[in-house]
Amino acid sequence: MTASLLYPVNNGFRRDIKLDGLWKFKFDPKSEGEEFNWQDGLKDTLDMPVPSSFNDFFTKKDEREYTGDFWYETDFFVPEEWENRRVSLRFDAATHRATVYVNGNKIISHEGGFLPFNADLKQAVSFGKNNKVVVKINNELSRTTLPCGDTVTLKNGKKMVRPFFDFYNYSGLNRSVHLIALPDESVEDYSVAYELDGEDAIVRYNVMTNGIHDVSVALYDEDGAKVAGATGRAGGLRVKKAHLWNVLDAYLYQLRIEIVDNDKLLDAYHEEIGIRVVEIKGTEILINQKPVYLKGFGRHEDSDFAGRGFNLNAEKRDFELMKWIGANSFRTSHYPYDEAVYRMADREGFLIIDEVPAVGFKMAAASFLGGLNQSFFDGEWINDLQVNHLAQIKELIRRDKNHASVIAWSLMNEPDTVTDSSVPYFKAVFDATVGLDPQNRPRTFALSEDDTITTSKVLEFPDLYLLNRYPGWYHTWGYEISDGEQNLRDEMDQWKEEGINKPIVFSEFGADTEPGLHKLPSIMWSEEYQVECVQMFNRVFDSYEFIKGEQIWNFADFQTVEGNMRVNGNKKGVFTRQRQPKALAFYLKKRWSDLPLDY
Ligand code: GCB
Repeated sequence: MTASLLYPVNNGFRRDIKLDGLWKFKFDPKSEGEEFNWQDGLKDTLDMPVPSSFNDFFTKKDEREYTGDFWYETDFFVPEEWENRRVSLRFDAATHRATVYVNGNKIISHEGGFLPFNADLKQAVSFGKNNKVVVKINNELSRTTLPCGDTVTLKNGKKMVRPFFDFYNYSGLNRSVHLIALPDESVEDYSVAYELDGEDAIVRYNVMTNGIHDVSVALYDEDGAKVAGATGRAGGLRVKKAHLWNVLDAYLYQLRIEIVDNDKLLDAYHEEIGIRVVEIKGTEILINQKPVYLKGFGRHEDSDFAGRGFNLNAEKRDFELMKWIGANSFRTSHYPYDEAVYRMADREGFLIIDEVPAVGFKMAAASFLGGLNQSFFDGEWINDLQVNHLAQIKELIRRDKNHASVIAWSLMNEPDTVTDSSVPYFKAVFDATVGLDPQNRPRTFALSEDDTITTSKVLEFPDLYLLNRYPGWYHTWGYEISDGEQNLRDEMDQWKEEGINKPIVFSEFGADTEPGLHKLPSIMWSEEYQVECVQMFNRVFDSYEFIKGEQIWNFADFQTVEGNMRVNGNKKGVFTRQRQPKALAFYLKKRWSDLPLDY
């Protein structure tokens, strides 16, 4: 059974004990673990840090590239005084699918490597004793998984993934694991939505609990003063002269939710929320009714040693660099990030386009790594894929719906949109996700270069257009870049002539660049060429008023599968993988610091 997915906290009613540290680890290449009762305990193990991806620790290629089942184990103590509590284990992310055993009993399975799940432990644990958790994880890819790919078996019997995407298939317990204790009757979930009324704001709230007792809700300002309160599971809080959450100027109220039995408190959950409204009107993106121009990045969770293992230190550095360079936004390309990232963005006033791991929905994405040419949405895998896709959109919105920083949902990256069979798929996904978000944020997806105003069949669906474009790099490159600029202008002219009435944000553009490579005049891969390429895009952006944002690809260099298109990963970073600036960073800092918010 899935328990509450509220972000874990410690307070007078709730306990959150992180089980991070060294766990036991073992590969299971023959998938024989269950048969030999590995769920009861692992033998002949290695040590593995949690959270981390296992891949880059190893010195043997068979281990780094390992594809298949692998297992983790650790012990945890459950205090005796928790006997009447709701005890659960929360995995912030297990990439890509996991089955969890506690004291030998299977307690939960979960599909999807970037979203949390929480297993109720009540029946499975011994109180006042040590307990054992064993987790079987699998990192294979298929055409029904998010992200998509193939898993092949080499002639030597080893399995290998062929991702239909351009980031390394880092695997493992990539985020923290929590042992949680909640009161018997507790808050399960809540949502907030906002309306502005002159100088006031109304916070519409909804609280879900697992019991019958009354709920009370109150809002406190940053000085700790109570500004509004109400009782009942649903209602509205009027905040007089509301202090709004604004771009790079965050203001957070504290929402305090309590369950009360007459005078007795049964549970309390406090979280910071930012009051702001997001709208798309014509070609404008409005935050609190004011236009905003997005400046920022597509990013990855990717760093040395731990791969996609959440790294708070790298994240801190990334936020400092994003502030330094004058960015105000990013897309969580190409999967939901650790929840700590959204909390940091909430506090800093960054805007997030929140993406599900729906990447690789296109056979041409496979051709990037070796070539297939057919329509993706005709495949016999489509029904199963859609079930997984919708489940993950729901899980994402459930997890991130209350973050002020999240301003839009990206439901896919570069899917096939030019074939007739894409239309029913898009319709089904957009229909099934209407109203899931209490704040009704815009829904969108990133369009590849194949998808233009003349070729794409699904342009009615997104509320704003995200365009990924690579003139200057994947075509019309080098000395031909002037043709690239002209072609991009021709494309934008077409949108204009068709009377575009939604904003366009460039969600990807850029050039691979080897840090330290200089050449005058420029040559591709040099730091000079990266600057010239981005300057070319900027000239185009500055010529069309319906372009409402630029999120360059990528914030930092990142690891990909090896191949003849990549030199130790994707080098389109404005910063190196070690988060040091390339020449482009100084150019962008100047441009972005000079651009007004409502550019
Ligand atoms: C894209 C993809 C992104 C790649 C990028 C590139 O269109 O969305 O995942 O990394 O191009 O650099 O090729």
